[in-house]
Amino acid sequence: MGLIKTSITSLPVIASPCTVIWEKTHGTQIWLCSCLEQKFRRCPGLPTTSVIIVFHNEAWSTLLRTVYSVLHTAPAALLTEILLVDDASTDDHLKTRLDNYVRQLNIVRVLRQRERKGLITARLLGAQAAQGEVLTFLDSHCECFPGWLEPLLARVAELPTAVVSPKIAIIDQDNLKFSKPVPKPHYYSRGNFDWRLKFGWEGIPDEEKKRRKTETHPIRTPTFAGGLFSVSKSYFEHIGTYDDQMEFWGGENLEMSFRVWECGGQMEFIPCSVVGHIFRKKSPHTFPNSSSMITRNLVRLAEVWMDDYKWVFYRTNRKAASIFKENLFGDVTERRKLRERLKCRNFSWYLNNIYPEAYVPDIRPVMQGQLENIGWKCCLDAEKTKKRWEPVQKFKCSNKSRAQYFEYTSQREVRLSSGIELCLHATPGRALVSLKLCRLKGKLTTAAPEQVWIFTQTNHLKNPSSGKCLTVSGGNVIVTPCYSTRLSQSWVFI
Ligand code: UD2
Ligand code: MN
Repeated sequence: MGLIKTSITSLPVIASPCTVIWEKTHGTQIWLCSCLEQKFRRCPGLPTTSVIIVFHNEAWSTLLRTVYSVLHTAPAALLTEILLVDDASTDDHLKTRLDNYVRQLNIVRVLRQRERKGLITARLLGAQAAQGEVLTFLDSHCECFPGWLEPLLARVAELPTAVVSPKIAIIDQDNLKFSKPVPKPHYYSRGNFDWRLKFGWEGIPDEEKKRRKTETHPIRTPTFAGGLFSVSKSYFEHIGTYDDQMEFWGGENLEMSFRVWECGGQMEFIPCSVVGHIFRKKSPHTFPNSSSMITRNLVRLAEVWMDDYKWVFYRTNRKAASIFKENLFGDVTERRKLRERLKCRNFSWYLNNIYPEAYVPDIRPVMQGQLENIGWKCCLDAEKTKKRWEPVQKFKCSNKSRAQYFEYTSQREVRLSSGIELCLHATPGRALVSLKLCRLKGKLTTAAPEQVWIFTQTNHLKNPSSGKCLTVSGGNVIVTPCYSTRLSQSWVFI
């Protein structure tokens, strides 16, 4: 696996990885100074890199801003080339005009994917053509901050099995301003996922804070955002590049995160490397088969990397369940062979070791479905208004409504789907029952007493901390003293 053998032990500085224009707020200051003190050796130097930028109908100004910011910040000795990979754009400015323009920039080349197939195969096209030792991927609407590149390359040189991402700063989508990285650099600094297989950000847990000795130390992350990262070209190939049957957009970041961890690599954020990115509230892209495309990608990754935990995902996403059932996710044989060839660990290992903070639902809940009140013939229902979850009301049973899908867990909680992590909650001293964030999260926590419900032999749901039972009364769902014969206190999963 011809990995790069550069070691970074001593002196001459190539560039300072940070500049001092950020505010001297307390936390930021320590982080900034530690970054500035980092040194990278010149001879033998850091590995070279090809920067690969895929785009589909990107605006001229944002695309060129990305290109120029790389040219202005990457030391010439390290930058082999910039490869712009066009995913079959239709905008005129991205055709001959772009070809002619980049010619004068010498090390910038345009490659074109003839058919619109999405960012995954476009990145693969770039990776195949790349001449650098390290591949560095960027979205087409970024601005690299001075000193962003060296810490990424240094880490790949030091640990060739690491897939490393910069800290992502926000470029405002309305005025295109590069905002300062948040003053407290450790908030929202690593990636996670929920059981709908949605990527998200979270703070660094204490365990990881303890493991990292300095501010400049890489941050291990269960998942990454997927757009901006560096990886050794030979390791990228060794670890199975991407799933090239995934289409257009989405899912490839979680696929890569699970795969790299399970197969012996590391996913990390490098705190001294900063790249700005325009986060858009709404995707500007149109996709030929938009409704099921992302879900299909997610089913592919669940089928290959998640073992029996795929059932948890299928429970949260009906479309995924039907894509699975009707076998519409394509052939995953090659990806499963890859997993075998690399002797990868299983998803349970990943959850225990890489993301022990995650809430891990039962692979099969004790009971699930709609929770019907026998006396009133109505179902428990959750309603979201203006970002708040209203106390659960009784409603006509409808198996189409996600708001009526509950799970009774082995920890005796009543959870609203396993994606959002809301639990039926009996607030002390209050009759009305509500839905609150479940307290049980990860291995280190236990269920809150207000969220524990014993399903009794008489079909009552009894909250032991209040000693009361879940009851429908006057259109509301409340807790009242338990009476074994009262039908308004009897519940059944249907
Ligand atoms: C994030 C990632 C993005 C990708 C995506 C999931 C960051 C900052 N961004 O969403 O890189 O991993 O999650 O798939 O981590 N593009 C194409 N063809 C398409 C659609 C997009 O070439 O059909 C290009 C697009 O021009 C852009 C890149 O792919 O350069 C990523 O797309 P995006 O910016 O819409 O994704 P983003 O940032 O919302
Ligand atoms: Mn983007």
